[in-house]
Amino acid sequence: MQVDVLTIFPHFFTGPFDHGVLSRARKAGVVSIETHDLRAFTQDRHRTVDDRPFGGGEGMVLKPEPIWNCLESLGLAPRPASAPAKQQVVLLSAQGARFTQAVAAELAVLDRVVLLCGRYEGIDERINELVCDRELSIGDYVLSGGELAAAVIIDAVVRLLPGVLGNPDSSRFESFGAGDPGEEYVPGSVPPSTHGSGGLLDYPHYTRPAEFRGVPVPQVLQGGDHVAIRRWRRQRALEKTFRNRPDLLQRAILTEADRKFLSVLEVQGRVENGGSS
Ligand code: 6GU
Repeated sequence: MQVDVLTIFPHFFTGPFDHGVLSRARKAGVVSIETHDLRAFTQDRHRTVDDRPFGGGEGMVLKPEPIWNCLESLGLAPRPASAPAKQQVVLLSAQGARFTQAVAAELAVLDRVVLLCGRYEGIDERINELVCDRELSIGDYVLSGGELAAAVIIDAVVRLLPGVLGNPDSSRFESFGAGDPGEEYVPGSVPPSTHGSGGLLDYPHYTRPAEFRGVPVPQVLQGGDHVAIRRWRRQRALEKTFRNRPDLLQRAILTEADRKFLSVLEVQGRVENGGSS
């Protein structure tokens, strides 16, 4: 996969791409990440990338010309008549559609992803209209620019590329992973897979030492009862999701045993709140 990042802060990315999984993927040639300095595509003496907004108001807007010139140098402007390669130009802004694991999976099958980092109050909307395929936001908060969002998206996409993670299961079974589609619902049974998160948050993990600062690793994980371990992990995943992201429970694949466990948590919650509501 080829990733191009258009930014007025190219040095921002010396760091995020040089560690761990991303660094290894680059060295292995699975992904090539190139940053492009928008200032290099200005024409004036002062290398101006921004200007005041038509209609007045706060802040500055990224000018269309440097962005267009940069995209033109990459063969992406004007928009290719018949897009031959599997590629997308993505505008990063707080006004974008929400970036999720599902969107990461969509981007991971492309040959080329071009990320356009907005700054100031935004970019001239005509760039969005003329060349961008989609507009993405990484969450409901305001960042000073798209650079951090680009780093987040690249990390989430690259780790899905074939050969990047040693064990393909380690991405499939994490929080927000696809879970195990073959997992069959058997009424009243313990879920057969250790991990199959099916839209739940991941369960908590422990490693040595068996006791740390007086806090022991849960006894069940130190034994060899794999059915008990599966059940414990499933219940902790349900508990974490219930406490931190109850919205995810609406779409999660739940067994009868899961629902029963959740109703116990609900009752406990009501008791803890002093029996009200
Ligand atoms: Cl992609 N850009 C900006 N400026 N703010 C954001 C964002 C992006 N995603 C969430 N907040």
